[in-house]
Amino acid sequence: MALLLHLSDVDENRWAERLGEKLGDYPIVRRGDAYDPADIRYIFVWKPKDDAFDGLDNLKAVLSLGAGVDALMRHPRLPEGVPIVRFVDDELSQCMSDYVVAHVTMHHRLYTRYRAAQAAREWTQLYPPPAWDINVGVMGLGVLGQDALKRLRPLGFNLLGWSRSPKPIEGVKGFAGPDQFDSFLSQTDILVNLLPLTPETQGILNYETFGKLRRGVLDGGPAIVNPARGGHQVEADIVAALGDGTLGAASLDVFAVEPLPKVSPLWSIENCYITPHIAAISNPETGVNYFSKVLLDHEAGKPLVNVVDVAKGY
Ligand code: NDP
Ligand code: OXD
Repeated sequence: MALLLHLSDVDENRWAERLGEKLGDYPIVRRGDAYDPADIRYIFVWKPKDDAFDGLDNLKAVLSLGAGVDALMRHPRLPEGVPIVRFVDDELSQCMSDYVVAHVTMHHRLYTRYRAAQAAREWTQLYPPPAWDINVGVMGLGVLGQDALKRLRPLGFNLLGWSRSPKPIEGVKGFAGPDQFDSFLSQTDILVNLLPLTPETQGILNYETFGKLRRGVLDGGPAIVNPARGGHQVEADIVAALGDGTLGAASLDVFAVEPLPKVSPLWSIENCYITPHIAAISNPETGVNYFSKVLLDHEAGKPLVNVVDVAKGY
């Protein structure tokens, strides 16, 4: 029995060291080590290569470093019937909410307009409405969507939420399913996307969606904030919507291709705020506590937590 680490594009050494300290006698192996694939009971993955699961015939669980499992769901040789545990963590939620609050308040206070005025040395007084006149609509009412709403609430915004199934949340006007999507959009000034990427949500941030957002409250037009996945957004539509005023501003943390290619027009659009997929990274300090507990609890006969529903894709 052993845990196999298969972490690409992150500091695997750091995770290996910390996991070693926490897991005690439980063996940990890494790609490149000599081991028998039949001995692997758990695999801890981020951006797994195509051969990641080959020969792992005795897996008890796949542990996903990411909260989002869309890439894993598309893996060509993901083993069938093996539960996938995704990362759910207070620090990750807090960091995501920090990002959301920063960008929502920035758009509410018309930062783009004042920055442009400053660059032109213009004294232009615009008066953003009070937060209670601004409708912030959050798509996705899971772990991160609910946390973001909780942090936005004390700031006074009017809150709306949209999810697949109805999710009554105190102080939040709820909408669910495709039938209520347009109604949700028509009441939203700042749209925050915290959906998982699935075939249903792919490309949901498109020109048609932007055209349905409420106009006339935010000077310059409605704004979008996307820290979920690049596959949610149609980047050419964002360029068009920011250019013609359908959108007043966009904050994007994620992109169809990452790193965002230097040739992307998004880089140089004044009302587009780009960050390099840093809204909420999985911290080894808290992550190691979480995943070692998941593994040791499961070895002790307890059920796995935060298991992905493969049929739903999240
Ligand atoms: P959850 O699985 O906890 O929540 C998903 C929510 O989306 C649920 O409310 C679900 O509805 C809703 N949903 C799913 N499909 C649809 C649909 N077709 N229509 C309407 N609503 C839908 O996810 P998390 O909150 O933990 O994470 C959200 C995403 O954030 C991750 O998938 C990941 O892509 C991204 N992320 C980005 C990070 C970054 O650094 N940029 C860091 C971490 C995560 P229901 O409640 O009815 O099931
Ligand atoms: C995640 C991410 O899904 O970092 O956790 O994007």
